[in-house]
Amino acid sequence: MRTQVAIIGAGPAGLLLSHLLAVGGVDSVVIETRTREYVESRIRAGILEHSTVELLESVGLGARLRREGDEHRGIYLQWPAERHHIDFHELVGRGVWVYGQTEVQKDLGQARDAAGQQVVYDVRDTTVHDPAEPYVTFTADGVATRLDADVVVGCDGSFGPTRSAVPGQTWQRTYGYSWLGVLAAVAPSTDELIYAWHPDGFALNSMRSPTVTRLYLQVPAETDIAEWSDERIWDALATRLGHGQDGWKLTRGPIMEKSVLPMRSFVQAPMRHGRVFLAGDAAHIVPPTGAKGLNLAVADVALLAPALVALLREKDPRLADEYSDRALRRVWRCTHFSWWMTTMLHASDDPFDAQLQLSQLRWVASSTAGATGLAENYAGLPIGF
Ligand code: RFL
Ligand code: PHB
Repeated sequence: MRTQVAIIGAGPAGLLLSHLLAVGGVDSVVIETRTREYVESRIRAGILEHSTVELLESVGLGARLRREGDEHRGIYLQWPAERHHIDFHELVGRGVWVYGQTEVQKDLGQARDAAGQQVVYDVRDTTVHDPAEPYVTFTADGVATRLDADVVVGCDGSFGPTRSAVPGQTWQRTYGYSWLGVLAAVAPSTDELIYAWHPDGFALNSMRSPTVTRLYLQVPAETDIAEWSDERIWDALATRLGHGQDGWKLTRGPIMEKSVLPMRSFVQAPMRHGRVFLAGDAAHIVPPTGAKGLNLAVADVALLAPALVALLREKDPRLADEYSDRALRRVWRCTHFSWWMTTMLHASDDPFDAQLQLSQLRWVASSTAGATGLAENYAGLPIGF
């Protein structure tokens, strides 16, 4: 097989890249280890930044998002006995959208179907060869296949093979805790997300739709999910989110899914080696507290697609040469913001840290300067920042 751009991974980064390349007149083939059903039902991110929504709309992917998504003006920041609304619209003139990654993934899948895009699901043994004249080998339906390409892009997430084909420097941070995430068949108890600091640990009240609530609890790293019955989960959420405080109530309901998610920060640079590029989680991971992972993946491919169009159609390498540095500027901004939100909100066993966190939260919630910094980063900086 031969194509202009071989894309490894059919997550949001890979499918959006193939879509943007097609808009620019460049062909691609996408290969993916999982089945399409698995990829489209994987429960992950829920928050889209303003610039992510604008980009999706600008390439015809915004109709269902506008219809079924929910625009939020801001978030609530809370600690025991206090809840404060941070109004992003008032502070920076833009908000965020609640629209699940599952839905983004389905919209992308349909758009690629309509365009006749080749996406090969359920492949095995993906290997990237020769960064100067790249090709990818894999097995599909038991048949060994070779895909030759002008460029290979690794959109293969945090465990994919492409990262190791791109030599460079890495930075990482592990946190001593994980998130226990649950999806519950119950109407959200809040109009906008609640980020709660609590001495027992952080809690987050998010949502997916008028009938589906998404909730998270800080738990020790390597927690066994079997230790957390549904009742224990709801009790911890009620305590940490302040059930009964000022008349607010957390409504319980059937838990449809629960899992433990590790937290880490990771960056690899450069995001390119020869004609092999990295985008999205393949190059960087952020802890989910700032809701940045999916948005960063989108921002990467928004830079990479025009760079590859210029490289392959006009033989102009300038944008491709700048891609890694430009992408990493935003990556580090989001890495810092995600680390900052994480360390401000998660309980450690150090009482000095707890006082610093509460002081920081009071400042963010009461000072326009403090709140604006959070709002500008959370609602998202323009693509290309
Ligand atoms: P993905 O989505 O992981 O897709 C990579 C794809 O590559 C495939 N793959 C391979 N394909 C072929 N050959 C191989 N050898 C392959 N190895 C792997 C994989 O099967 C997969 O389909 O990466 P991508 O596209 O870079 O997208 C990144 C986002 O998925 C991720 O950053 C977000 O989900 C992170 N995230 C959040 N981001 C936000 O912006 N807002 C949020 O609110 C938010 N919440 C979250 C999150 C991530 C979470 N988890 C579980 C990681 C909440 C959670 C719980
Ligand atoms: C989610 O709804 O899954 C979600 C929302 C905000 C975050 C992380 C995850 O910071």
